[in-house]
Amino acid sequence: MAKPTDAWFGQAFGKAWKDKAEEIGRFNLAIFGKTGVGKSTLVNAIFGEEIAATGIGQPVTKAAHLYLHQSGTLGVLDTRGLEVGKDNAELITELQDYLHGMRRRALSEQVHVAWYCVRAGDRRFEPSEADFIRALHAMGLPVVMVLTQVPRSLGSGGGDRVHPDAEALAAHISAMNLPIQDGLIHYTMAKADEFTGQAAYGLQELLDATFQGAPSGVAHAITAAQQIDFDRKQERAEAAIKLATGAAAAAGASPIPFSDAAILVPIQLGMMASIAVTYGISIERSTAASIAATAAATTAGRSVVGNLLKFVPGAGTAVAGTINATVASTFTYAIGHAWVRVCERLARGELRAVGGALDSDKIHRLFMDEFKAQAKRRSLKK
Ligand SMILES: Nc1nc2c(ncn2[C@@H]2O[C@H](COP(=O)(O)OP(=O)(O)O)[C@@H](O)[C@H]2O)c(=O)[nH]1
Ligand SMILES: [Mg+2]
Repeated sequence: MAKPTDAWFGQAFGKAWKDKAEEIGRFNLAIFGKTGVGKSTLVNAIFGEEIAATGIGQPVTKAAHLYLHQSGTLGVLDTRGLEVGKDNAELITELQDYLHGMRRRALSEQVHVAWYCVRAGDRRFEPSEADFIRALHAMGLPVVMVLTQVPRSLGSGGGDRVHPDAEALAAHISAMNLPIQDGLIHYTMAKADEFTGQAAYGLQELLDATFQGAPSGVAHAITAAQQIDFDRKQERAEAAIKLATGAAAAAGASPIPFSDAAILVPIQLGMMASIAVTYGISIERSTAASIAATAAATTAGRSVVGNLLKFVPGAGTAVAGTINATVASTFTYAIGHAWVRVCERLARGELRAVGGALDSDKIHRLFMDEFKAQAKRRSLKK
């Protein structure tokens, strides 16, 4: 049976995770283009494989040609059984119905951006596809235009160059002056092809355009959902750490009796949960990892704090006394940065033992090493 302390920490973390996930909300991407152009491959390349693993999603309209796949901070709206260009009228009516129904709902329920994908190798873009893009724009959807599977010459000296046929296709589309995001057509290769030696490219640019098209209220959700831009994740994590560090300093403004140090725990749990959601770590994995990192499974809630606090310079002497603002904020800052290290490596699929389960010992060591280093570094700066 789990120790009561174990259950307490896990439940508190889980609740904080749910609260943060709800606060961060969901980014909903609609994705259009002919069958087989590489839409799913592109979504997987940027947002990870999890969304594909969720199957075909839920039909969201009565006519059932629109499907929404939901996975945490990401929703992907996809079409089934209707072909863009051929079935424009039906598709547009169905979309209008759906968007209309969502209009009064929360931001997280809206569709925020559409990608329109054309495969470079098809060498054509039909007038009916242009009509469809204009209709999307008329419905208020920002449209990001993507050329998929664009081959590049493997730049000998002169740098990489996209296939001239793809450039010709892009020029042809450009000349139509379509209402597309920034007037740009994005060249992409979602997946490397070993046979032809093609590398993946263009994903960061497509992600940047997606951020630009989306309302600022879903930027955090996009940051959490995507799995290629770790700088953006880190920036959000730093903001969460700054907020928590400030709150901890405020709590310590009138020094906290050492025995009450656990009053910092909700601040720190909230920070850790926010960082976990930002890195796209599921509630199950991040709860398990947070218990492993802080060794909360083997010690009582209060001694978690005590165990860590003894590594904060200046706090060692306070055992019989109080925690001041500096110690409280240094403590929180170090937890935040140590946890970022853990989350980043989890997001990259590391820290697993043989068989795929989390490597608790490795997580604990990584967390503690970083925690001690950060606590020392920050107190030297003061
Ligand atoms: N090598 C490579 N294969 C791709 C790429 N994009 C799509 N494919 C392949 O093309 C096929 C169709 O892709 P898919 O994403 O299912 O197309 P969708 O019908 O538009 O969702 C699959 O076999 C993919 O593996 C790419 O960028 N590189
Ligand atoms: Mg697909």
